[in-house]
Amino acid sequence: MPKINQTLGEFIIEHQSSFKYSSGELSRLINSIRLAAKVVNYEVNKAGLVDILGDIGDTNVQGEAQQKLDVYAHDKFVQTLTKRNIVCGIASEEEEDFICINSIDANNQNKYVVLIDPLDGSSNIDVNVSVGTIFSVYRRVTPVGSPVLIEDFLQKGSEQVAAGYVIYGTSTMLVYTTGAGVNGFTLNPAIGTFYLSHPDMKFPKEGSIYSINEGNYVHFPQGVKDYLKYCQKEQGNRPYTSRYIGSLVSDCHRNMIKGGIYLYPQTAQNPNGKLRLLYECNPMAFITEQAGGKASNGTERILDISPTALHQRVPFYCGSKEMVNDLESFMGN
Ligand code: P6P
Repeated sequence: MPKINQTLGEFIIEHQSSFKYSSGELSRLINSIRLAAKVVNYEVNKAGLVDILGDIGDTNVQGEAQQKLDVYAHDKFVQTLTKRNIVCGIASEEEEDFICINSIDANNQNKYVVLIDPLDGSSNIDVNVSVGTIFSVYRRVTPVGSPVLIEDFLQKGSEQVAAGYVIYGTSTMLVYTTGAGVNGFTLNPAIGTFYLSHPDMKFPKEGSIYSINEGNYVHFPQGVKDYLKYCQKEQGNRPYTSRYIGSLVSDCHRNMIKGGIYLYPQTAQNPNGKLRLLYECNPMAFITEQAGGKASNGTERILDISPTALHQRVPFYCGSKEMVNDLESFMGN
């Protein structure tokens, strides 16, 4: 039985044996994510007070203006994972290529690679709206001790050994899974400790919230347009409520607690969808399925997609199982 107010550290130790590869390495990895999250949280929470806002006049591989906090968050997670000698490779939204850790330390025998969106929703930073960090963890597939290769990162989402997010909102939470359910921990900033506040998180089967940027409506596939009209029809528990924060972590976190569906279809500007498969969709899909929800690209399970590129984008529909099933039926499945 989960112990409310158990600390994240105690929880990791208690559940380490339940993790099939429990060598302690993954526990150390989650602990390093915890540390980096606290450091980033401190900066995010004071962003309005120091000159850390605004662009640094640079763009990331997505061609998006890099906010200073994006770069800061990337640096902190990479430094923490590297310094604590826990992983053999890192891929980040903020870097075109993956980072090979064991080229720094030839004796690196670490088995895990991490893929990360250091600060998702960063366009919200300047307007004081919640943002998040998303991470995905795999065991490497190439020989331990050799330099990591792209195939260590281009694995199906179903191969993830852990995934999670940090949401920097009205409170800061770390939510993650290692394949045995989803648990949420809330940071007590006064003492810098995460406490188990949301044990065994589950999507309500049905929901009544849909989250989509309807500004792109004219470019949506017909099935999505038809589904939106279904959501807005006066019948049964409809019309649903439309809620869109513009921050994937925030919209998905709310939908997991209240029930709902998040949709990011292909649009004219993003013909393959906007969200990145490896470090946004796969981790959020792993968490969603572990919480009893569903995640697809409209026709295929997200976790079954074979990746072809580090920054590959896919259409993304994620949330309460019945709502995603309804969406897929409108898409002709
Ligand atoms: P739009 C943030 O840039 C992000 O990747 C997600 O966090 C968010 O849901 C989406 O893009 C917002 O995109 O086109 O609606 O502004």
